[in-house]
Amino acid sequence: MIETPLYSIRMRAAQGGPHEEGGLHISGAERIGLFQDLQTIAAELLGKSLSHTRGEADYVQIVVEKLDTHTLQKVLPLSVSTHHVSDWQQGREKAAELLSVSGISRQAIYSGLEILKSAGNLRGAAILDGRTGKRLDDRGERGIRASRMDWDSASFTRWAQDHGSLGSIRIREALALATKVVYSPFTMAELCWSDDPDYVTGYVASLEHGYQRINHLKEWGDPAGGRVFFVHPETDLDDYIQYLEKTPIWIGGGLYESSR
Ligand code: WAQ
Ligand code: MG
Repeated sequence: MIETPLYSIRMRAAQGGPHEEGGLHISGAERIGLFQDLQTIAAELLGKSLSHTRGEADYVQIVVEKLDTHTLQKVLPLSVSTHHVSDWQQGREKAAELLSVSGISRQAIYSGLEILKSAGNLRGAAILDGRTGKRLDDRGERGIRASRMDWDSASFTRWAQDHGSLGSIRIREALALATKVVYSPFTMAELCWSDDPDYVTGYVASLEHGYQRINHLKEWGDPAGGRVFFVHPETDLDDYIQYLEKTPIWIGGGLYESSR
């Protein structure tokens, strides 16, 4: 158990007003930090929101909340592998293959790909039944935002030293998110590619096979992207959403250093 107070810091930014009033989603982020790091983290998130390739934000919200550290879970990051393909069509075939290895049905893979292809303004994830492909949440473009997960910074520094070119902020955030998502027993796998027009690498993640990057999952310049969480047919949706939004997950948390 951790006695030091920890805080969740979340940011969301939009253009043309807040998301709930029809604004275009520009960027979002979720972090966890110590009291003394809050100002630095808030400044980092503000910086991210104000210089973004999806456009200029005119609405930025930053929320800080003290966490109940009694429920904090420390976990190791997923292992990372990278698949190289020559274009986005091959990339999506690769993604379909990796998802089917995790037991996702053809129908559900098709539904997931269709959602991401046409997601121009999705700011969270769509939850899909991994067997039928039916969308289970009713959040529309808002989706479900996994929150309250982050690396402990010393663990990330070590991890980045061990993983060469993978030590970017983007990968830091994506790996923390995927690790939280696949640690739920309800998750079968996650599919993601960015909604940033200048970032075409995405991934398929699962507990068994880890964080499997695919270097080309969409066309350069395409602003469509998002996340799909494929779940077991018997998932308790309320429990699952509660875990994704509320349970604090501390990646590394001192475990990474000793596992090397
Ligand atoms: N919870 C649920 N969905 C989210 C969250 C979240 N916390 N954050 C982002 N999303 C969804 C939302 O629909 C975004 O529009 C979409 O994902 C893309 O977010 O090289 O940069 O932050 O290994 O643009 C993955 C590959 C990069 C990194 C993903 O996503 C690598 C990326 P972005
Ligand atoms: Mg984005």
